[in-house]
Amino acid sequence: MGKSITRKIIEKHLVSGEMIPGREIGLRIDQTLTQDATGTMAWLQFEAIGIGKVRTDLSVSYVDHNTLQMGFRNPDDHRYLRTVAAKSGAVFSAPGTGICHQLHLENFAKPGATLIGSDSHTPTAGGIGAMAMGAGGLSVALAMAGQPYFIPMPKVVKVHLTGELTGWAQGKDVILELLRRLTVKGGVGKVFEYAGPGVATLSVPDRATVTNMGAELGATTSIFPADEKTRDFLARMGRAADFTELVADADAEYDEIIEINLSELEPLVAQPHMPDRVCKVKDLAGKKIDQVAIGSCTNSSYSDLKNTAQILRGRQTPADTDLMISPGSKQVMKMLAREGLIEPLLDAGARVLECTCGPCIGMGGSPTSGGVSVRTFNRNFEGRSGTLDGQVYLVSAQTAARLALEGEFTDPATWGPAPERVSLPDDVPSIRDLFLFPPADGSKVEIKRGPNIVALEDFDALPETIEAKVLLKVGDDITTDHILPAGAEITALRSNIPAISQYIFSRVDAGFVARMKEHGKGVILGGENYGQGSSREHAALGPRHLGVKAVIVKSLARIHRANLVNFGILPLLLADPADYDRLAEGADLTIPAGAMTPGGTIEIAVAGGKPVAVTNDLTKKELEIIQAGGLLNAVRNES
Ligand code: MIC
Ligand code: SF4
Repeated sequence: MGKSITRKIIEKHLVSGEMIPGREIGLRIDQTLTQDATGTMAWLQFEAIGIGKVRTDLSVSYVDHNTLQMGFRNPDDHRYLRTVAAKSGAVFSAPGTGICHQLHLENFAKPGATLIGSDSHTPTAGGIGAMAMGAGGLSVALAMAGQPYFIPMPKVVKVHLTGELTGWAQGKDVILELLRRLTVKGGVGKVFEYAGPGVATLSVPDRATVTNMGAELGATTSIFPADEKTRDFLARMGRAADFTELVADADAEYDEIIEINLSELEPLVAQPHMPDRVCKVKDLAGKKIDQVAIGSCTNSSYSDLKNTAQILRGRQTPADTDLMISPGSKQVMKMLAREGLIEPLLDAGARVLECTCGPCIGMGGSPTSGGVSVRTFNRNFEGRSGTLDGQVYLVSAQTAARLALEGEFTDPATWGPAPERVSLPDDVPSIRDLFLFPPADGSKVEIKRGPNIVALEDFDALPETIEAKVLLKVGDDITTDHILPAGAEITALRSNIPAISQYIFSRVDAGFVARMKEHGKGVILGGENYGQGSSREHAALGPRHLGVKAVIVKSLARIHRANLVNFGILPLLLADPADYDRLAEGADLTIPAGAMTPGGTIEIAVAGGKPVAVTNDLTKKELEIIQAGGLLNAVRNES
């Protein structure tokens, strides 16, 4: 039987395990990326491992999430990242150069290479055939130290594309359609591999939009073949030498097949507050729009913004509809400027923002109270925009630009002809000189730390028995934005776990931190897909700092599950999901942690009630990590 692209790449990078879905495999990692919000922790952890220089082919440290530099904390963090990169042999991308995923796609990602990043949208690089995965900062730190990355062998889903996008439909509508069909839990444990005659009709930016937002399916990653379109893209980026053809064998075997006819797609929109609440744009006709934001790692490419400029040219947005545009990189910005495409944006009334994540992570640009905000981003979780009752809708850049002019949702059938599909110019301007490449000898570089950078604390080993109360009960699809909110104020504390811990679950239950302090330890009870969304390990580190010993849930999202293991919090699965209803906040539990075995079941005693059976899907190694009190302890114990 022939092989899928995914299996080909995994086979080449396999250092341990068998390629049987669900079994743990260890992968050699060629490249890593970090960004500032998760990167300070990742780099502190890399320093704690103590090997000096990165051992990957390439590691890049980007600063793109929080570039506001309000007060000393944030600029101090940036300086730390710049100096630690120079000392450790990593490339540094300064604030404002661009969004990590857009920059990595344009400048560094390679077909066939493995990449892990401390950001859940790292799969963007799958648009050119890289096997790129989001991971917790500690996993990235270990990969930088030359250690393998361990994941359960994913199932491979073939997304068979036929037909061709027409009219206003875009790459974004392909992934919105998949989210509509499969939901935010539909991709857990799977790689989505795109194939079929429709692939050749999609541009690299469209492909990257699809793989980027595959993260919202909960997928391990998503990947496109590296074909003629990829060759052309890399050549225009001045990277012809980085191209290798990568296609699945004609008789490749897949675990599942999904069919999408691109010709049938029309503009879609994800409604508040989940990326899978997808309907047709026309179904919302008549709804007033207060704000439109175009950008983020999903839709900030040259083609997205050139189309935006073409749509806006010679027209203005209504006075009560604000428009913000954040280009994905300085390269995109330079191309727009050179072709006179900034002027139509400005004349239309748009605010052109810095080349960063910006409003996507709540760094300004929050909607008005209850305001309707149409965004080209990938996540519309409640409160993520910075306005708790903001109503965020997710669409393609072309749909967003058109709706910005309308000031309300309208039927795309009334929009007239769609702008032409854009290809990159022949002479794409390089921004390579803007990256800081490390000196050959970093030994003289002094690492500069500000007072906001607090050293990592030591965690105790897992006790034999845990006696603790359920101090919070939450429902299904809890995101890491619920656990640890984003936004300027809180993100500035990413290097300071004691300080940031004070915000754990603050938007869900303002009394949670006080209860944790009162009891000193506790357990969280959750539903399905607990911890979906971002890779921020602070959503595990913060609870661990406060004394959370275990989470008991119906099911877990992949990256958060790994972060819980990395920081020694027990991820327990209810053997009978119906027990969720029987357990209440405040219940007194006795967990016989010492009796746990990989995949085994234990009984938790509940004071005054019937015991509850919990199981786990931990490997032997993962259980040992938790028993050691986390991965750093486990690594130290080994050496
Ligand atoms: C996000 O989109 O939620 C983020 C902010 O990029 C996160 C990383 C973080 O929290 O720093 C992600 O996607 O992993
Ligand atoms: Fe940045 Fe938003 Fe992309 Fe996360 S999803 S990397 S915050 S642009």
